[in-house]
Amino acid sequence: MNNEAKKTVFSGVQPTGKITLGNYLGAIKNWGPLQDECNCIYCVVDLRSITVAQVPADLRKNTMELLALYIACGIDPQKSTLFIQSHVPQHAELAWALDTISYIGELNRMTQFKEKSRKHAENINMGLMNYPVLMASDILLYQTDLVPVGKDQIQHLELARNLAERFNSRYSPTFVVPEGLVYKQGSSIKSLQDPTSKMSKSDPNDNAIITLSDDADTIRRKFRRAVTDSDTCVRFGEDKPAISNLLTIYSLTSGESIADAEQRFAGKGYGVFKEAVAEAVIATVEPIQQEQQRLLKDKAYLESVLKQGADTAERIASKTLAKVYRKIGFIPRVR
Ligand code: ATP
Ligand code: LTN
Repeated sequence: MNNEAKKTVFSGVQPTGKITLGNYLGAIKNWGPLQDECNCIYCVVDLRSITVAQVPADLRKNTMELLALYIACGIDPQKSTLFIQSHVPQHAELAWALDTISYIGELNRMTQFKEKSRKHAENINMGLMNYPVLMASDILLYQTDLVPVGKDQIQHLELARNLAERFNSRYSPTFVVPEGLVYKQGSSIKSLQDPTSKMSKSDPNDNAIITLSDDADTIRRKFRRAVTDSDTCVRFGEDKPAISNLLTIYSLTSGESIADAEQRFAGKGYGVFKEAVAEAVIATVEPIQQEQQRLLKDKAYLESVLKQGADTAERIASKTLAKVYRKIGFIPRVR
């Protein structure tokens, strides 16, 4: 397929700490397979991360680790554009323009804003509320067709679509209106301690989350301690949120279907099943960890990926921003 006919894909994760199995199964795992059919652009969204206070040294470390993780998860810098959000100033610039067509009412009813405001009551800053506009800019700058994300991002994506349509109708067609790509399985991995809430990297209870940097023994211990449902049957169902979550994790990491897994573990009890889930997860994350560690030692390579990624991203982003500024009525700078 020639490049023109390919769809554009954009997605990102914030470098706010250890990446969880939820981030991997709900988002990053799905990115690599899109590379051959689409023009893929994957971003480390550092501008977003500072809406919650970050320690500068940790932010630097998390950013490079996340970049290495993307590559270790199969994203090939030769095929996809990989870059850091703050390297491309057009993201913040377009966000300003889109701010002026965004309503306070639509931003302060965002679920993630409300949740984060509750969690960080001492720091309910403008960026936290404004953030979905920045996310819309990330997406719209690249004329994105598809955005592969977990379920929790659907509301933000809806805003990006609304802003694209609002701008297009106020001026003239400018932005592609993006579609979410939310996979049936894995788009909402739950906490191991509370299967009614999502696995979140900022969860203060370490036993609730599996991170992609956990070692084998930690993973085994966390699955052993994972909460279960009332009977002892390994079965998928709405009345079995804890076991359904474990079955989803097992299926996505082992490659076996849920129906086959139900049969395999019929009559075996939760203990045996949890051991098997742990081993499937370990077999998935260990090679990723090794590759990530290898990449982190090659700073020159990572920097070359970032340079090339930012150059490519900025070329596309500056074209869209120039178009937006022209339509708004700003005078182009004379060079
Ligand atoms: P935080 O806890 O700091 O808010 P997070 O764990 O929600 O972070 P993000 O960086 O906000 O992670 O999300 C990155 C991507 O991972 C998004 O596409 C999001 O939808 C997806 N994702 C996050 N948590 C899950 C989950 N539990 N299940 C499936 N996908 C998830
Ligand atoms: N909002 C997401 C991360 C994110 C993103 C994006 C995802 C920022 N920009 C653009 C898809 C497309 C989050 O906070 N989880």
